[in-house]
Amino acid sequence: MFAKFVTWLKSLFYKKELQACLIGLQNAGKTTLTNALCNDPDRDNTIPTIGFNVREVTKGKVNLHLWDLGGQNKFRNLWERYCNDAQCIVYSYGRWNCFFLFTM
Ligand SMILES: Nc1nc2c(ncn2[C@@H]2O[C@H](COP(=O)(O)OP(=O)(O)O)[C@@H](O)[C@H]2O)c(=O)[nH]1
Ligand SMILES: [Mg+2]
Repeated sequence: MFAKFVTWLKSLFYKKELQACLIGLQNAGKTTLTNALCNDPDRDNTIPTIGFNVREVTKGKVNLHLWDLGGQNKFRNLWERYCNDAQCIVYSYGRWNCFFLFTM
């Protein structure tokens, strides 16, 4: 009970860090979604992602670290490594579709 109270008290003052990985094939819209989540929809997304891009944005009390991972074949073996440390995995399939998987 006391531990829950302390957790609640802490949550009033501290931000929560959330690591989210965006994965999916090339041109699936990962970078576009990342830019949109960072309130930066007009940012140039014509350059293919080499390796990964990491962006940080604060949403309320959550500090969101977005790992926009490259979709090319040569980068896909990196997905597992990054996803292991993430609490949220966003799988983008096709430009209009994605689903969120939380591993908290
Ligand atoms: N029409 C349309 N185009 C999109 C959408 N999302 C992304 N695109 C376009 O699809 C291309 C690839 O998107 P990008 O975000 O770079 O894909 P990524 O390779 O998964 O990072 C870009 O030219 C985007 O402008 C969408 O919802 N609608
Ligand atoms: Mg990209």
